[in-house]
Amino acid sequence: TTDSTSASPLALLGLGDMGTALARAWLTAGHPLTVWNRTAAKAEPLVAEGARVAASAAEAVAAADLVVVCLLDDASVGEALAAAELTGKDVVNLTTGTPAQARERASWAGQRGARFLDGGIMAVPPMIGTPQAGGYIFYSGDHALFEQHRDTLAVPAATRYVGSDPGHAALHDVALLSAMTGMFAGITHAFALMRPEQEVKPTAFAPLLAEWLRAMLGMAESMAQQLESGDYAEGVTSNLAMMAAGNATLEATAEEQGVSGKLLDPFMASMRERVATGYGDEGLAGLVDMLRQR
Ligand code: FVH
Repeated sequence: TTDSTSASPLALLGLGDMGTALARAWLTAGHPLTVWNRTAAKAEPLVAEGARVAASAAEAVAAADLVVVCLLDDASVGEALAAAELTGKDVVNLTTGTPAQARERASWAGQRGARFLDGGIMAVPPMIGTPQAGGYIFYSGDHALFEQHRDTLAVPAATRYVGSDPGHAALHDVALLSAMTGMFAGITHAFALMRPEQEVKPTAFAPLLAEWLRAMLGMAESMAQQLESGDYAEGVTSNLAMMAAGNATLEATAEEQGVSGKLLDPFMASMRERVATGYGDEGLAGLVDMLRQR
């Protein structure tokens, strides 16, 4: 069965910034919602919006078959659910964690008689319940659970199911966040170079920066093709030897501008290392192999 014909009830544990945004999205869509938060005061504003407040996590879990958990970290999930009766429940964990934590949590839930789905939220709280904002949630784990509740799960943000391995949602989440972190390092370095006292305003520079980064994004797909074919020189127009040589100019400019290279140095050193071992004619794909330590 699916829950597509009615706004089915659910319980939500965790009313931090994200949990509160999730709660509001389900309440707005008319879902009967029982909430619990360790600090009870955070639930008060939601009562006026139609939420029922449980006095304990166990009481919230008892109130609905579908239980969504959005807490700080995996340890808090274990702590909150320790005394709850999970037999027959569908637990959806939207707490950020590692793939291994998600797999362990899935097996822990299974041993307690629950089905389990892990989620990785690719959105910030203001994007929740706002489809046009483009946020979504990766899900992995019990496929039947996902199918049964997919309409309810799609209320706060679009859903992307990425497989039965419960660790895969977290893996996708963390891979995207890692890429974002590297991009932010580059953006930070670029703004540091463009010193405002040299009459380049950050607001004048930002559109150029965003346009350039967008233009470079296609390399992710050519890199993926090289990784799949195993030919890391396939279609390469800017090879590693050329990039590594060009890095000297990037470093010299940072020095001239009085900017530390500490955000970019490790990446540039990796490129040099790969060139030094004879792979200068390849693109960046070879660095992927170099990074993998086992
Ligand atoms: N906010 C964001 O932008 C990001 C977007 C992507 C996904 N993350 C993850 O979502 C999880 C929750 O994030 P949050 O924004 O709601 O986080 P906080 O506002 O810090 O609220 C934390 C809640 O966790 C409760 N909590 C903490 N420790 C425990 C514990 N030991 N037992 C029970 N509950 C606990 C905390 O309760 P309280 O402090 O209010 O009593 C909050 O409800 C998170 O995994 C993000 O990485 C958000």
